[in-house]
Amino acid sequence: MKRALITGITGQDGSYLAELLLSKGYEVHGLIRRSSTFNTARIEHLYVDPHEPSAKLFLHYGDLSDGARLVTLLSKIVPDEVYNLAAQSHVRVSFDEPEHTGNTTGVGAIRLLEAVRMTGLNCRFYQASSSEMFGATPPPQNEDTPFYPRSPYGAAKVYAYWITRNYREAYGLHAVNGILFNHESPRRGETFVTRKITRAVARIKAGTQDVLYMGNLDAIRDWGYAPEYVEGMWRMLQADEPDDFVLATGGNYSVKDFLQFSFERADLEWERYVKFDERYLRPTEVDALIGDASKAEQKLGWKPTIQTPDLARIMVDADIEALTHEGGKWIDRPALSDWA
Ligand code: NDP
Ligand code: GDR
Repeated sequence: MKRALITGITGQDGSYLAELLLSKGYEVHGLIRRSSTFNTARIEHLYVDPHEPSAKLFLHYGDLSDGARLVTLLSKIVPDEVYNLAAQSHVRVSFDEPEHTGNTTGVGAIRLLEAVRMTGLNCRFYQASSSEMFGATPPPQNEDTPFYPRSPYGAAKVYAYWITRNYREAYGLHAVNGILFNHESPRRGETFVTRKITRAVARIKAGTQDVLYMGNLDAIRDWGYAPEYVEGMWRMLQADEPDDFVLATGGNYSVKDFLQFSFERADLEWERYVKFDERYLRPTEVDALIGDASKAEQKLGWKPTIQTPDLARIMVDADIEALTHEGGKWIDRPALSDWA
């Protein structure tokens, strides 16, 4: 039985990856942060009491800012595969918290790599790199495109990318970078633009929200479906040779297009509800990200099937369903998506 450690297991991708690895018979270990409230909503359906013999998912408290803890955990777990998905992952928030973002999203990667090296583990390592590293370099972007990050988040990811390559070259570690373009799902954090939109559609349809405040509607993104992307992560670590891969759909849609697809699904006109608020602008914006994932298709046989218009429909349906089922409790929650 293979054993994997996932940092960021409580996040969108971590939850889908844990699901995938459990379905493949892995024993899965996840790093979780201690918090005064539970932060495990996305993985609760996978949890089995660890006293049960059937338990295959184990959670451990830890933080990417605590290198000693990472060493202790790795020597205890002895994983075959390590997936580093943990990060302060919000681009606009990284302008508010640049030092924290650098510490977690950038230096966090070297803490984990160094913990792997110090413990002498013979494991494979996946680094969650990002299309944000391309930043201002025009599309289409692939593995050979120069980086030009436009945020503290993008710059931190560039550092993590190069340090992952360095550990591969310097120490022969089987370490890979997955350069993933935006991928979304009903489990997407509520302050990212797609989920902010689909959640607002559900609330507007239910009559509990009148206005959706947004920033730059002209940004172009290549939005795919998260469950398909975690399959790509796993495939990268199964390849014989460590290498870096772009995962993307190649789609070319603006935020306005996403608004259109989402509101249309609920028979609403987005122009009637969306208002501009400059607080959602970034000091430096990434205008257009459109990925070319032909290397992943050729070498890993990875090809996404869900394009952005279908993705918007999946997310709107899920948010309407959640609103219907969770009823008053959900409606009464403050619109936390207003924060970013
Ligand atoms: P999320 O924001 O949903 O999840 C981030 C995870 O990291 C959460 O589990 C969070 O824990 C954890 N985390 C944050 N800070 C720390 C820390 N200091 N120590 C330990 N854990 C921490 O991100 P996604 O699932 O969307 O993305 C996964 C990874 O992929 C991230 O690194 C992201 O930057 C990267 N990425 C994402 C893309 C996307 O489109 N989704 C595209 C390209 C890259 P908690 O739940 O406690 O907050
Ligand atoms: P991004 O995702 O910055 O691409 O990073 P986000 O959904 O936050 O923004 C996408 C685009 O939408 C514009 N936008 C808004 N964004 C937010 N969040 N809120 C708004 O109100 C709003 N209005 C317009 C943004 O300006 C931007 O152009 C995501 C994250 O998951 C990163 O971790 C990951 O690395 C990259 O995708 C690839």
